[in-house]
Amino acid sequence: MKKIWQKQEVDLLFKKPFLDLLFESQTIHRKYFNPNEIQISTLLSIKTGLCPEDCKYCSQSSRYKTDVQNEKLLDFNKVIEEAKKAKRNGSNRFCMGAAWKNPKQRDMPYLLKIIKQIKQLGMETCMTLGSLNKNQAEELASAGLDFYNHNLDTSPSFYKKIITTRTYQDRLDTIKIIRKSGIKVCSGGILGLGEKKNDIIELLIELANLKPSPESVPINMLIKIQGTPMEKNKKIDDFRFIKTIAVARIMMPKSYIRLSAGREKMSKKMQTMCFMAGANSIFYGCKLLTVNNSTESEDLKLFKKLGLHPKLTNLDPNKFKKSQTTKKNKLYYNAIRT
Ligand code: SAM
Ligand code: DTB
Ligand code: SF4
Repeated sequence: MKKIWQKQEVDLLFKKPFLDLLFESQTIHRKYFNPNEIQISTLLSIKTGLCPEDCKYCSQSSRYKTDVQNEKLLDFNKVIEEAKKAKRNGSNRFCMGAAWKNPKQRDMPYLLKIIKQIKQLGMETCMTLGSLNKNQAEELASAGLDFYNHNLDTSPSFYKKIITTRTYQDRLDTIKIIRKSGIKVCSGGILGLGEKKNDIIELLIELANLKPSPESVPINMLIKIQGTPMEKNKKIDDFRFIKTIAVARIMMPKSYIRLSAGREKMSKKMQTMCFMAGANSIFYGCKLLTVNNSTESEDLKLFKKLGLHPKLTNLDPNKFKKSQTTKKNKLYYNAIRT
Protein backbone atom coordinates (compact mmCIF):
# COMPACT_ATOMS: atom_id res chain seq x y z
CA MET A 1 0.00 0.00 0.00
CA LYS A 2 1.29 3.42 -0.95
CA LYS A 3 2.26 5.62 1.99
CA ILE A 4 0.13 8.76 2.34
CA TRP A 5 2.14 11.62 3.82
CA GLN A 6 0.62 13.85 6.49
CA LYS A 7 1.62 17.43 7.19
CA GLN A 8 2.78 16.77 10.74
CA GLU A 9 5.34 14.13 9.76
CA VAL A 10 6.77 16.27 6.97
CA ASP A 11 7.00 19.19 9.38
CA LEU A 12 8.97 16.94 11.75
CA LEU A 13 11.39 16.06 8.95
CA PHE A 14 12.07 19.77 8.34
CA LYS A 15 12.60 20.25 12.09
CA LYS A 16 15.25 17.51 12.33
CA PRO A 17 18.84 18.54 12.94
CA PHE A 18 20.43 19.12 9.53
CA LEU A 19 22.98 16.31 9.78
CA ASP A 20 20.40 13.78 10.99
CA LEU A 21 18.13 14.71 8.08
CA LEU A 22 20.95 14.31 5.56
CA PHE A 23 21.98 10.98 7.05
CA GLU A 24 18.40 9.73 6.72
CA SER A 25 17.97 10.94 3.14
CA GLN A 26 21.39 9.58 2.10
CA THR A 27 20.56 6.19 3.65
CA ILE A 28 17.28 6.02 1.74
CA HIS A 29 19.00 7.18 -1.44
CA ARG A 30 21.51 4.34 -1.20
CA LYS A 31 18.75 1.80 -0.75
CA TYR A 32 17.22 2.56 -4.15
CA PHE A 33 19.97 4.12 -6.29
CA ASN A 34 23.63 3.91 -7.11
CA PRO A 35 24.77 6.95 -5.05
CA ASN A 36 27.49 7.85 -7.55
CA GLU A 37 25.29 7.94 -10.61
CA ILE A 38 23.54 11.03 -11.97
CA GLN A 39 20.86 11.07 -14.64
CA ILE A 40 21.46 13.89 -17.13
CA SER A 41 18.97 15.55 -19.48
CA THR A 42 19.45 18.31 -22.03
CA LEU A 43 16.84 21.02 -22.59
CA LEU A 44 15.80 22.82 -25.75
CA SER A 45 13.15 25.48 -26.18
CA ILE A 46 11.28 24.61 -29.39
CA LYS A 47 8.95 27.63 -29.20
CA THR A 48 10.10 30.62 -27.21
CA GLY A 49 8.28 33.55 -25.65
CA LEU A 50 4.86 35.20 -26.11
CA CYS A 51 3.28 32.74 -23.69
CA PRO A 52 -0.32 33.66 -22.79
CA GLU A 53 0.13 32.45 -19.19
CA ASP A 54 1.15 34.88 -16.45
CA CYS A 55 3.59 32.84 -14.31
CA LYS A 56 5.27 35.61 -12.32
CA TYR A 57 8.74 34.02 -12.47
CA CYS A 58 8.90 33.38 -16.19
CA SER A 59 10.93 35.11 -18.88
CA GLN A 60 8.53 33.88 -21.55
CA SER A 61 5.19 35.26 -20.37
CA SER A 62 3.83 37.88 -22.79
CA ARG A 63 2.78 39.95 -19.73
CA TYR A 64 6.32 41.00 -18.82
CA LYS A 65 8.96 42.93 -20.69
CA THR A 66 12.03 40.69 -20.53
CA ASP A 67 15.08 40.28 -22.76
CA VAL A 68 13.82 37.06 -24.29
CA GLN A 69 13.88 36.86 -28.08
CA ASN A 70 10.54 35.47 -29.18
CA GLU A 71 10.86 32.62 -31.64
CA LYS A 72 8.33 30.66 -33.70
CA LEU A 73 8.43 26.85 -33.75
CA LEU A 74 11.98 25.68 -34.39
CA ASP A 75 12.65 23.98 -37.66
CA PHE A 76 12.39 20.17 -37.41
CA ASN A 77 15.95 19.64 -38.67
CA LYS A 78 17.33 22.11 -36.13
CA VAL A 79 15.65 20.21 -33.29
CA ILE A 80 17.12 16.91 -34.47
CA GLU A 81 20.54 18.48 -34.89
CA GLU A 82 20.39 19.74 -31.27
CA ALA A 83 19.30 16.32 -30.04
CA LYS A 84 22.25 14.69 -31.83
CA LYS A 85 24.59 17.24 -30.29
CA ALA A 86 23.16 16.49 -26.82
CA LYS A 87 23.67 12.78 -27.39
CA ARG A 88 27.26 13.29 -28.50
CA ASN A 89 27.88 15.35 -25.37
CA GLY A 90 26.68 12.51 -23.18
CA SER A 91 23.00 13.23 -22.50
CA ASN A 92 20.57 10.37 -22.69
CA ARG A 93 17.34 12.38 -22.40
CA PHE A 94 16.28 15.26 -24.61
CA CYS A 95 13.66 17.57 -23.08
CA MET A 96 11.78 20.03 -25.26
CA GLY A 97 9.77 22.96 -23.95
CA ALA A 98 7.23 25.20 -25.66
CA ALA A 99 5.79 28.43 -24.27
CA TRP A 100 2.14 27.50 -24.87
CA LYS A 101 -0.99 27.33 -22.79
CA ASN A 102 -1.50 24.03 -24.62
CA PRO A 103 -0.46 22.54 -27.97
CA LYS A 104 -2.81 23.20 -30.91
CA GLN A 105 -4.01 20.31 -33.04
CA ARG A 106 -2.07 21.70 -36.00
CA ASP A 107 1.20 21.31 -34.06
CA MET A 108 0.70 17.62 -33.28
CA PRO A 109 2.19 16.14 -36.51
CA TYR A 110 5.37 18.18 -35.93
CA LEU A 111 5.64 17.04 -32.30
CA LEU A 112 5.00 13.39 -33.14
CA LYS A 113 7.58 13.43 -35.92
CA ILE A 114 10.19 14.88 -33.55
CA ILE A 115 9.53 12.25 -30.88
CA LYS A 116 9.82 9.39 -33.38
CA GLN A 117 13.05 10.73 -34.84
CA ILE A 118 14.71 11.32 -31.46
CA LYS A 119 13.70 7.87 -30.25
CA GLN A 120 15.50 6.51 -33.32
CA LEU A 121 18.67 8.14 -32.04
CA GLY A 122 18.32 5.92 -28.97
CA MET A 123 17.55 8.82 -26.63
CA GLU A 124 14.77 9.20 -24.09
CA THR A 125 12.32 12.00 -24.86
CA CYS A 126 10.57 14.50 -22.61
CA MET A 127 8.26 17.37 -23.50
CA THR A 128 6.70 20.25 -21.61
CA LEU A 129 4.05 21.96 -23.69
CA GLY A 130 1.46 23.20 -21.17
CA SER A 131 -1.91 21.50 -20.61
CA LEU A 132 -2.83 18.39 -22.58
CA ASN A 133 -6.14 16.77 -23.38
CA LYS A 134 -6.62 13.00 -23.38
CA ASN A 135 -6.24 12.60 -27.17
CA GLN A 136 -3.07 14.64 -27.29
CA ALA A 137 -1.50 12.66 -24.43
CA GLU A 138 -2.42 9.39 -26.15
CA GLU A 139 -0.94 10.57 -29.45
CA LEU A 140 2.31 11.63 -27.76
CA ALA A 141 2.45 8.30 -25.92
CA SER A 142 1.95 6.32 -29.14
CA ALA A 143 4.78 8.23 -30.80
CA GLY A 144 7.01 7.04 -27.95
CA LEU A 145 7.22 10.05 -25.61
CA ASP A 146 8.85 8.82 -22.38
CA PHE A 147 8.28 11.75 -19.98
CA TYR A 148 6.06 14.82 -19.74
CA ASN A 149 7.09 17.71 -17.47
CA HIS A 150 4.27 19.61 -15.79
CA ASN A 151 5.18 21.25 -12.49
CA LEU A 152 2.89 22.05 -9.58
CA ASP A 153 5.44 24.74 -8.70
CA THR A 154 4.26 25.52 -5.13
CA SER A 155 1.46 24.93 -2.62
CA PRO A 156 -2.19 25.15 -3.74
CA SER A 157 -2.80 28.35 -1.72
CA PHE A 158 0.38 30.20 -2.72
CA TYR A 159 -0.03 29.15 -6.37
CA LYS A 160 -2.89 31.64 -6.77
CA LYS A 161 -0.47 34.48 -6.05
CA ILE A 162 1.97 33.27 -8.73
CA ILE A 163 -0.27 32.25 -11.61
CA THR A 164 -3.81 33.40 -12.30
CA THR A 165 -4.36 32.15 -15.87
CA ARG A 166 -4.75 28.49 -14.87
CA THR A 167 -5.61 26.70 -11.66
CA TYR A 168 -3.85 24.14 -9.50
CA GLN A 169 -6.64 21.74 -10.36
CA ASP A 170 -5.91 22.27 -14.11
CA ARG A 171 -2.33 21.17 -13.41
CA LEU A 172 -3.45 18.11 -11.44
CA ASP A 173 -5.90 17.20 -14.23
CA THR A 174 -3.15 17.28 -16.86
CA ILE A 175 -0.88 15.18 -14.64
CA LYS A 176 -3.70 12.61 -14.34
CA ILE A 177 -4.14 12.56 -18.12
CA ILE A 178 -0.38 12.08 -18.64
CA ARG A 179 -0.29 9.25 -16.11
CA LYS A 180 -3.27 7.49 -17.74
CA SER A 181 -1.67 7.68 -21.20
CA GLY A 182 1.34 5.70 -19.95
CA ILE A 183 3.82 8.57 -20.24
CA LYS A 184 6.05 8.94 -17.15
CA VAL A 185 5.40 12.01 -15.03
CA CYS A 186 8.00 14.69 -14.35
CA SER A 187 6.60 17.18 -11.85
CA GLY A 188 8.19 19.36 -9.22
CA GLY A 189 8.44 22.92 -8.08
CA ILE A 190 10.31 26.12 -7.73
CA LEU A 191 11.73 27.66 -4.56
CA GLY A 192 12.42 31.33 -3.99
CA LEU A 193 9.02 32.67 -5.04
CA GLY A 194 8.49 34.13 -1.57
CA GLU A 195 6.84 30.97 -0.27
CA LYS A 196 6.82 29.96 3.40
CA LYS A 197 8.17 26.66 4.73
CA ASN A 198 4.57 25.52 4.95
CA ASP A 199 4.10 26.03 1.19
CA ILE A 200 7.10 23.79 0.49
CA ILE A 201 5.66 21.15 2.81
CA GLU A 202 2.29 21.32 1.04
CA LEU A 203 3.94 21.10 -2.40
CA LEU A 204 5.93 18.01 -1.40
CA ILE A 205 2.81 16.40 0.04
CA GLU A 206 0.89 17.05 -3.21
CA LEU A 207 3.69 15.46 -5.24
CA ALA A 208 4.46 12.52 -2.96
CA ASN A 209 0.78 11.62 -2.50
CA LEU A 210 0.13 11.35 -6.23
CA LYS A 211 -0.54 7.70 -7.05
CA PRO A 212 2.18 6.91 -7.92
CA SER A 213 4.58 9.77 -7.11
CA PRO A 214 6.20 11.34 -10.20
CA GLU A 215 9.13 9.35 -11.60
CA SER A 216 11.06 12.60 -11.91
CA VAL A 217 10.87 15.57 -9.53
CA PRO A 218 12.63 18.79 -10.61
CA ILE A 219 13.44 21.19 -7.80
CA ASN A 220 14.18 24.60 -9.33
CA MET A 221 15.77 27.55 -7.56
CA LEU A 222 14.24 30.80 -8.84
CA ILE A 223 16.38 32.49 -11.49
CA LYS A 224 15.49 36.15 -11.08
CA ILE A 225 14.51 37.42 -14.52
CA GLN A 226 14.66 41.14 -15.12
CA GLY A 227 11.27 42.51 -16.08
CA THR A 228 9.25 39.89 -14.18
CA PRO A 229 7.46 40.65 -10.90
CA MET A 230 10.02 38.39 -9.17
CA GLU A 231 13.14 40.17 -10.36
CA LYS A 232 13.95 41.46 -6.88
CA ASN A 233 12.93 38.45 -4.81
CA LYS A 234 15.05 37.57 -1.81
CA LYS A 235 17.35 34.60 -2.47
CA ILE A 236 16.17 31.44 -0.78
CA ASP A 237 18.37 30.23 2.05
CA ASP A 238 20.76 27.50 0.81
CA PHE A 239 20.07 25.27 3.81
CA ARG A 240 16.31 25.44 3.25
CA PHE A 241 16.92 24.42 -0.36
CA ILE A 242 19.15 21.48 0.60
CA LYS A 243 16.66 20.37 3.27
CA THR A 244 13.87 20.45 0.67
CA ILE A 245 15.85 18.06 -1.52
CA ALA A 246 16.51 15.77 1.46
CA VAL A 247 12.84 15.72 2.46
CA ALA A 248 11.79 15.13 -1.18
CA ARG A 249 14.21 12.16 -1.31
CA ILE A 250 12.73 10.69 1.89
CA MET A 251 9.13 11.19 0.74
CA MET A 252 9.73 9.94 -2.83
CA PRO A 253 12.48 7.33 -2.36
CA LYS A 254 12.27 5.83 -5.85
CA SER A 255 11.96 9.08 -7.83
CA TYR A 256 14.77 10.89 -9.57
CA ILE A 257 15.13 14.22 -7.76
CA ARG A 258 16.48 16.77 -10.21
CA LEU A 259 18.63 19.67 -9.11
CA SER A 260 17.19 21.93 -11.80
CA ALA A 261 17.22 25.67 -12.57
CA GLY A 262 19.61 27.85 -10.61
CA ARG A 263 22.75 25.69 -10.68
CA GLU A 264 24.67 28.32 -12.61
CA LYS A 265 24.67 30.52 -9.52
CA MET A 266 25.35 27.70 -7.04
CA SER A 267 28.83 26.97 -5.77
CA LYS A 268 30.30 23.52 -6.34
CA LYS A 269 29.99 22.92 -2.59
CA MET A 270 26.30 23.82 -2.65
CA GLN A 271 25.67 21.45 -5.54
CA THR A 272 27.60 18.72 -3.74
CA MET A 273 25.41 19.15 -0.64
CA CYS A 274 22.35 18.78 -2.88
CA PHE A 275 23.73 15.50 -4.25
CA MET A 276 24.46 14.36 -0.68
CA ALA A 277 20.87 15.19 0.24
CA GLY A 278 19.63 12.87 -2.50
CA ALA A 279 19.50 14.78 -5.78
CA ASN A 280 20.46 12.41 -8.59
CA SER A 281 19.58 14.20 -11.78
CA ILE A 282 20.53 17.48 -13.48
CA PHE A 283 19.98 19.48 -16.63
CA TYR A 284 23.22 19.22 -18.58
CA GLY A 285 24.14 21.72 -21.26
CA CYS A 286 25.03 25.39 -21.19
CA LYS A 287 21.44 26.59 -21.66
CA LEU A 288 18.17 25.78 -19.91
CA LEU A 289 15.19 27.09 -21.92
CA THR A 290 16.06 30.77 -22.15
CA VAL A 291 18.80 31.33 -19.57
CA ASN A 292 22.29 29.98 -19.01
CA ASN A 293 23.01 26.80 -17.12
CA SER A 294 26.26 25.62 -15.59
CA THR A 295 28.55 24.69 -18.52
CA GLU A 296 29.27 21.10 -19.50
CA SER A 297 32.97 21.42 -18.76
CA GLU A 298 32.25 22.81 -15.25
CA ASP A 299 29.89 19.89 -14.64
CA LEU A 300 32.43 17.36 -15.87
CA LYS A 301 35.08 18.83 -13.60
CA LEU A 302 32.71 18.51 -10.65
CA PHE A 303 31.76 14.94 -11.62
CA LYS A 304 35.41 14.02 -11.75
CA LYS A 305 36.14 15.62 -8.37
CA LEU A 306 33.26 13.76 -6.75
CA GLY A 307 33.68 10.47 -8.61
CA LEU A 308 30.18 10.81 -10.02
CA HIS A 309 29.26 9.39 -13.38
CA PRO A 310 26.32 9.97 -15.69
CA LYS A 311 23.69 7.26 -15.91
CA LEU A 312 24.53 5.44 -19.11
CA THR A 313 21.58 3.82 -20.73
CA ASN A 314 22.22 3.96 -24.43
CA LEU A 315 25.67 5.41 -24.38
CA ASP A 316 28.46 3.06 -25.18
CA PRO A 317 31.71 4.91 -25.92
CA ASN A 318 32.71 2.14 -28.35
CA LYS A 319 29.67 2.86 -30.44
CA PHE A 320 30.89 6.38 -31.16
CA LYS A 321 32.47 6.85 -34.54
CA LYS A 322 35.83 8.64 -34.49
CA SER A 323 34.33 11.56 -36.43
CA GLN A 324 31.74 12.08 -33.68
CA THR A 325 34.31 12.35 -30.94
CA THR A 326 34.25 16.01 -30.04
CA LYS A 327 36.49 17.62 -27.47
CA LYS A 328 33.60 17.76 -25.02
CA ASN A 329 32.65 14.12 -25.13
CA LYS A 330 36.30 13.08 -24.91
CA LEU A 331 36.38 15.05 -21.67
CA TYR A 332 33.22 13.29 -20.61
CA TYR A 333 34.56 9.80 -21.21
CA ASN A 334 37.80 10.67 -19.53
CA ALA A 335 35.80 11.98 -16.59
CA ILE A 336 33.88 8.77 -16.18
CA ARG A 337 36.80 6.42 -16.85
CA THR A 338 39.16 7.80 -14.25
N1 SAM B 1 5.34 26.17 -20.37
C1 SAM B 1 5.41 24.94 -19.73
C2 SAM B 1 4.78 24.94 -18.36
O1 SAM B 1 4.82 25.96 -17.69
O2 SAM B 1 4.31 23.89 -17.96
C3 SAM B 1 6.80 24.42 -19.57
C4 SAM B 1 7.97 25.27 -19.41
S1 SAM B 1 8.18 26.02 -17.84
C5 SAM B 1 9.48 27.05 -18.23
C6 SAM B 1 8.74 24.73 -16.80
C7 SAM B 1 9.09 25.06 -15.38
O3 SAM B 1 10.31 25.75 -15.34
C8 SAM B 1 8.15 25.93 -14.58
O4 SAM B 1 7.06 25.22 -14.11
C9 SAM B 1 9.06 26.40 -13.44
O5 SAM B 1 9.00 25.51 -12.37
C10 SAM B 1 10.43 26.40 -14.09
N2 SAM B 1 10.89 27.78 -14.32
C11 SAM B 1 10.45 28.65 -15.24
N3 SAM B 1 11.06 29.85 -15.12
C12 SAM B 1 11.92 29.73 -14.08
C13 SAM B 1 12.83 30.62 -13.44
N4 SAM B 1 12.95 31.88 -13.80
N5 SAM B 1 13.56 30.15 -12.41
C14 SAM B 1 13.44 28.87 -12.01
N6 SAM B 1 12.59 28.00 -12.57
C15 SAM B 1 11.83 28.40 -13.58
C1 DTB C 1 11.83 22.34 -14.95
O1 DTB C 1 11.30 22.05 -13.85
N1 DTB C 1 12.83 23.19 -15.09
C2 DTB C 1 13.18 23.33 -16.48
C3 DTB C 1 12.27 22.28 -17.16
N2 DTB C 1 11.47 21.82 -16.10
C4 DTB C 1 11.55 22.58 -18.38
C5 DTB C 1 13.07 24.70 -16.98
C6 DTB C 1 13.87 25.70 -16.21
C7 DTB C 1 13.66 27.01 -16.83
C8 DTB C 1 14.60 28.03 -16.35
C9 DTB C 1 14.39 29.36 -16.92
C10 DTB C 1 14.63 29.50 -18.39
O2 DTB C 1 15.53 28.89 -18.97
O3 DTB C 1 13.88 30.27 -18.99
FE1 SF4 D 1 4.31 30.03 -20.11
FE2 SF4 D 1 5.46 27.91 -18.92
FE3 SF4 D 1 6.51 30.38 -18.70
FE4 SF4 D 1 4.26 29.84 -17.46
S1 SF4 D 1 6.24 28.87 -17.06
S2 SF4 D 1 4.68 31.69 -18.66
S3 SF4 D 1 3.28 28.44 -18.91
S4 SF4 D 1 6.35 29.18 -20.55
